[in-house]
Amino acid sequence: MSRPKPPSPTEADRLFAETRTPEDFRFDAAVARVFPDMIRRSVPGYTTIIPMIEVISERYAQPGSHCYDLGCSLGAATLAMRHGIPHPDCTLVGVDNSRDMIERCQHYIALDDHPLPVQLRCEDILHTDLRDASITTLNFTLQFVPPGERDRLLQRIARATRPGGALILSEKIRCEDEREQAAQTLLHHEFKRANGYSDLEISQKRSALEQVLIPETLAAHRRRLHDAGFDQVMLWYQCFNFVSMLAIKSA
Ligand code: GEK
Repeated sequence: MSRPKPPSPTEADRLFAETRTPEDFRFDAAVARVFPDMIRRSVPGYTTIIPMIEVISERYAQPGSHCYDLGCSLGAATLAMRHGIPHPDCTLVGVDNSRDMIERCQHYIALDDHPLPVQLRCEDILHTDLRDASITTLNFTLQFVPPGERDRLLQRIARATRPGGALILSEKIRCEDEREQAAQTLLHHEFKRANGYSDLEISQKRSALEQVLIPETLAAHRRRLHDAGFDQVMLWYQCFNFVSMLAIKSA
């Protein structure tokens, strides 16, 4: 079987390169166009996490179950799941509420030749139907969900998950210790500088995301996952203040 063809950068992200009027970040057509370049250059570890989603999906997908990628954007994690899921009778569903993302995602799914069908839904993940799941991915999506809605969403995912099933949760986190928070933030900015972003781009993007991307501590995520009904929660990846967790529901 061939490897997944993840969305590849066709256009460089220069959205914050010129001085602009401050406004909140939105997943619109301009962002969708540059998204593969933007996420690789902005999220430390993203290019490692995506292929590991394939590995984890292979281990946790169960025959005849549903597999969800919530906040799928252009489908990088969806494609990794598609190639990892070893059961042809699984139903793989990608959900995103940005029409611009879903339209482009459709294109990338069509370019990939794996036979497992993919259903794409342009819907809010807070309202999308979730059932009989074995593996669900929230790859840097929960951080954009209003904090007051996060418990309910995680409870719905846990309830929909079969015994032995799992959730992959990747997030930007906030450190409990203020000095660590400052050090990790500096390292994240160094990462962005090393990837060609200017100080103006870094600071304008930061302001645009301030009210939209709300990070929480690792302890808050662990507590929520346990309270929602996942029995085992492990951190399997961290790069600076970006992490990925695996939450498992006991068999
Ligand atoms: C990847 N997982 O490449 N309902 C549906 N979609 C949402 C919602 C919501 N309530 N809130 C945000 N989104 C992807 C990357 S990006 C992360 C995920 C980032 C969607 C939003 O439209 C966007 O496409 C995605 O979640 C977040 O593996 O840009 O840092």
